[in-house]
Amino acid sequence: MNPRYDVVSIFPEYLQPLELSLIGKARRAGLLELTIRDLREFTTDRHRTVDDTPYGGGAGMVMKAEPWAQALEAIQPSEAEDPEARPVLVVPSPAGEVFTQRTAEDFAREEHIVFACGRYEGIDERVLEWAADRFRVRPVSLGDYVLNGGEVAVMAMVEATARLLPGVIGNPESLIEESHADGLLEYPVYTKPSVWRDRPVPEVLLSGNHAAIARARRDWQLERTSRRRPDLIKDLPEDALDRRDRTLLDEWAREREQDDTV
Ligand code: JF5
Repeated sequence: MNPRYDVVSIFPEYLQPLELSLIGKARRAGLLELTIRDLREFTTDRHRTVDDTPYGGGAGMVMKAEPWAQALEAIQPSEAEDPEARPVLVVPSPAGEVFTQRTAEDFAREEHIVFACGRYEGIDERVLEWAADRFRVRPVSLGDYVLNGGEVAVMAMVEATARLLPGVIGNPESLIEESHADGLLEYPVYTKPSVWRDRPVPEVLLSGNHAAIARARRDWQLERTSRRRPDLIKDLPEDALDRRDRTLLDEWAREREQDDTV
């Protein structure tokens, strides 16, 4: 069955970009269902109040529990005995587990995901506790920085997830190439003209020597990763690096040590 994604926000218009381009096209093709809901529709007071002051004091406002419970009950009326039968409730938060390609791959296997966009200082914590009988609750962070609300994080997570669904990407070759998840950053890419503003494309790419091209690209991946993301090199499994990989990394490490020694 095609997956369902529900997004709840007090700014449903912020989510409109999801209707465009790739995701919108996938939606129109019936590859996924996406429903964007306004949290204020689940309020019952005249002012459609969604926030209140924090117990214990402190800056800012907190999202009230009851509108969230009403919205989540409308989306998922029943509790489920089997936790695996429960939909996922994703709550974007700087205090969540970090979203990675692995998370996107996990999400792409889910039948139903509900995204709860918080604003202000966040949602009353009791909502997440209460929701655990209906949902597999996952506070998720895009990274170590603060946004004004969960909407932008949800757009990133829905796009990263939906593009992995069968039929969404026109050329699935590109997905296979990416999923060659060797744990390294991608190599740099070039297209015509072969010389642009006095800058030639690396010669090896014009050689037609496929083995040499593959090795050069591997070297560039390693160089880029060791400079920009040394944390990824540390996390590589023992067998991820061949002899030449190790030699290159040692060489660059020595060169950089030299540069640091004034
Ligand atoms: C948010 C309270 C949610 O700021 C974020 C975020 C940062 N990384 N990933 C998500 O979410 C919005 C802000 C404050 C709850």
